[in-house]
Amino acid sequence: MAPPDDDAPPPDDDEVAGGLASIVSTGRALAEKVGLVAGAASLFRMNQARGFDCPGCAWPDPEPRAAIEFCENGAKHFAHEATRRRVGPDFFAGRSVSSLLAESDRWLEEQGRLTHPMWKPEGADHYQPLSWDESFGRIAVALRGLASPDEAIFYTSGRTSNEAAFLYQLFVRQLGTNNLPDCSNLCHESSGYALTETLGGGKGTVGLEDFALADAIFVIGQNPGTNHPRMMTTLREAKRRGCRIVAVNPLRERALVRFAHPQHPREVVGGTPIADLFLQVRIGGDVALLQAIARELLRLEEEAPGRVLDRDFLREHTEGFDAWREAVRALPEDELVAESGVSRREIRAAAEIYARAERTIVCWAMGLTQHRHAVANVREIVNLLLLRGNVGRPGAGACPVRGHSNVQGDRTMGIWERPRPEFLARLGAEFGFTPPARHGLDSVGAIEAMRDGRAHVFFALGGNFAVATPDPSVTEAALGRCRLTAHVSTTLNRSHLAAGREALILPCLARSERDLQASGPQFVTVEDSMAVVRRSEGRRPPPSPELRSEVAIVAGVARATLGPANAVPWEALCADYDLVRERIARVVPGFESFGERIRRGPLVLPRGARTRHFETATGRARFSVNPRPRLTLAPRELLLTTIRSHDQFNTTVYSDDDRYRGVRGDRRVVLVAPDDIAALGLAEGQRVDVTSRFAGETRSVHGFRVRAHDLPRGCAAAYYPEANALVPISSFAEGSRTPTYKSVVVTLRPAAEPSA
Ligand SMILES: Nc1nc2c(c(=O)[nH]1)N[C@H]1C(S)=C(S)[C@@H](COP(=O)(O)OP(=O)(O)OC[C@H]3O[C@@H](n4cnc5c(=O)[nH]c(N)nc54)[C@H](O)[C@@H]3O)O[C@H]1N2
Ligand SMILES: Nc1nc2c(c(=O)[nH]1)N[C@H]1C(S)=C(S)[C@@H](COP(=O)(O)OP(=O)(O)OC[C@H]3O[C@@H](n4cnc5c(=O)[nH]c(N)nc54)[C@H](O)[C@@H]3O)O[C@H]1N2
Ligand SMILES: [Mo]
Repeated sequence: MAPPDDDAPPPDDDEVAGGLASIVSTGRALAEKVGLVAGAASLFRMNQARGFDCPGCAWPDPEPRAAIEFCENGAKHFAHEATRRRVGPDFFAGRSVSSLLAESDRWLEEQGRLTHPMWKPEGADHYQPLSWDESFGRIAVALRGLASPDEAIFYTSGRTSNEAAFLYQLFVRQLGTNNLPDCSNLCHESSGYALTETLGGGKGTVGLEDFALADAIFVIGQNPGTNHPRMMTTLREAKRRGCRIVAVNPLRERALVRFAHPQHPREVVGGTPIADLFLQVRIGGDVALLQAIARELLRLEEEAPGRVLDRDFLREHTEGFDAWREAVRALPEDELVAESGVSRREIRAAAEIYARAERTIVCWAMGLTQHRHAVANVREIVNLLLLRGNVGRPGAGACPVRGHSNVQGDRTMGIWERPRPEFLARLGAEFGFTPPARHGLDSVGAIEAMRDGRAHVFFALGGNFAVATPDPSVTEAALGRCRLTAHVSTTLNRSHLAAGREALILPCLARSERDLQASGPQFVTVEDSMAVVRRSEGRRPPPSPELRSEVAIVAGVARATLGPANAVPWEALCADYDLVRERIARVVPGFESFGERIRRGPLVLPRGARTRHFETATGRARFSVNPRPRLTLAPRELLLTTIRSHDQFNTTVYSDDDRYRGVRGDRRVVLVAPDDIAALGLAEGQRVDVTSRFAGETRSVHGFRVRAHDLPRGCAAAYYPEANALVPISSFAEGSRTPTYKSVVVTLRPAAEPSA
């Protein structure tokens, strides 16, 4: 596609992201799942002051709020939880676990909402209903039977509310372990790790208001048109007032090229061009690219001293600049250019945009965080921001765009396998106990521990661990070795079937549903990507009277396990979430007078870096020197990245189409550059077996269809989770231990047998 140009005639609707197709798609999602009228009424309460928070991504809501603040994909996530279909005792009576295992992930999710606690006794092949008290009792027996609390694992996915997360980590630490892996381990851990080292805090440094002031915005390794659609409104507004936008992505994601706002009728056809510059980096080439841009910036500074560097900021607030500059100067430019896959001209253009901008924001997501050198990717962004003082002032800063709607809040509440001692001290003081200090297992560590027989109980507060993690053959076997697995869930998924010897499914309320406790209707709170905490209150009647809230389920398990002698008033906390908020207010900094303040409006959490208070050992922000990753591919090998389609939420797939990438009716595809297809002697549409290589091991998926796509040479892409069988369990990022979902070395071979 040609570079966007304001004067060019409007492209076909098919080439523009958003627009009419998006309106049609929203309507269809609602019509199919909930019936248009009932569903639409609730949809208008999404992201409103007295409504519920969108269960999709963590992009913030504007204040004051727009009359309608949801996107096509938010509507789909809502429709999925508002479905009229039900999975109850009858469903399980007619289907064994082994027979359900033969169904696809999509089929499982489409069966609808879980309605009753279900139990699979040891030796049985069927789930059967069990009362809540007996369910809690089974978990208590399993946990009390362990030789050590470190033999239990407590996973969290990022939809869990602050209140549920706070009680959950309290329970787990009262039990005596920090085994609290979460989806963040699989997601933005690399960002948190790098930002903590360099800026002294794991969160981003911008607020939504900064986007209205930025002169340049870089969007690196992120596909907001699909995964953070409301961010497109922000980018579109920025663009319209003259902000320059640079996209860095091996795929020319359509919304980053041109976007039509579906809620602005006059723009529905044609749209606004988004990226001024599109750097089509090679997969894994970001460190080289960012270093090459840094070299260019140093050169611009030499030509005109004072043009690029913010010397006052460097002197007062940073350390390591001189060593960093020497290291960057010594880098071999030709190699950087070759490794990045981006031309010298475009690298210069990116440096020019950065140097001219008074204020720059850099946004990024999974394209950077799921590589072996993921932490280095983020550190290089920080280097770039620091040299021009683009941290801690309006309109500028670092913006890791979070995934799950409350993944950031769950961390703030203490869901972390490596808690800070200060946090543990405050938690212990508030509840009168000594929390365990020893670090717990992260997601990869948890799989290894179960696989090796070092952990025997797996409890999940949301998510789909068996499918979201690398190499399902290892993870499913690891879960299968457990004495007990228990999942708090809204819909059926494969993790319920990758069951331990004994297994439980505990069905819970979803975001949009009324949560009635002993003291009356409750609301919960969530934190977005920019550290703003908001209330979320569902109004819809729950799909079954049996459902409990996540708070109630956590409190129930805690009470049963810790016994009557335990001093925490679990029942009272569950009866009135304000009492939970009182505890949070005393334990978590920034939440003082939480209950009162959240009733008046959103709460903005303090972040030191925003005011240039860097909470590093020296109080200064740090430049870092990062070795260049060396990824050598043998002849005929490609580097494969795994991506989300426009029609899924993580492991929940809504359809087999990926509208913006032109893929229809098939997710078992591998996207390859046309020249590579020819060079490999393959043909478009041909079925291939894809084999990955890592540390002497190989893994394969079969019968994927080859599809030509605009990608750099040597690169390939396939969908998550279909391609997870190719991702090795022991290949993860240095430092953060996030699986390398975005760089898998593969070869393609014509399929052994034709596969339909
Ligand atoms: N509709 C919808 N919304 C979602 C989700 C969803 O599944 N569906 N998931 C939520 C979650 S948990 C998350 S974490 C976010 C994920 O949001 P994203 O991070 O946007 O999701 P991914 O599809 O993983 O895509 C990453 C992007 O990185 C690019 N990329 C791949 N490899 C590289 C690389 O080496 N370098 C660079 N520069 N780019 C690369 C891909 O082409 C793709 O455009 O979205 C959240 N929101
Ligand atoms: N190959 C590859 N793998 C990846 C990624 C990738 O880019 N590539 N991305 C990784 C990332 S960024 C992430 S965040 C993980 C996601 O990993 P997870 O968070 O573990 O997975 P999800 O698919 O989001 O979880 C879906 C399930 O959550 C349950 N659920 C939905 N809503 C609720 C709720 O309100 N409460 C409760 N208790 N349960 C609910 C439903 O039962 C549903 O089946 O996957 C990771 N895996
Ligand atoms: Mo994520």
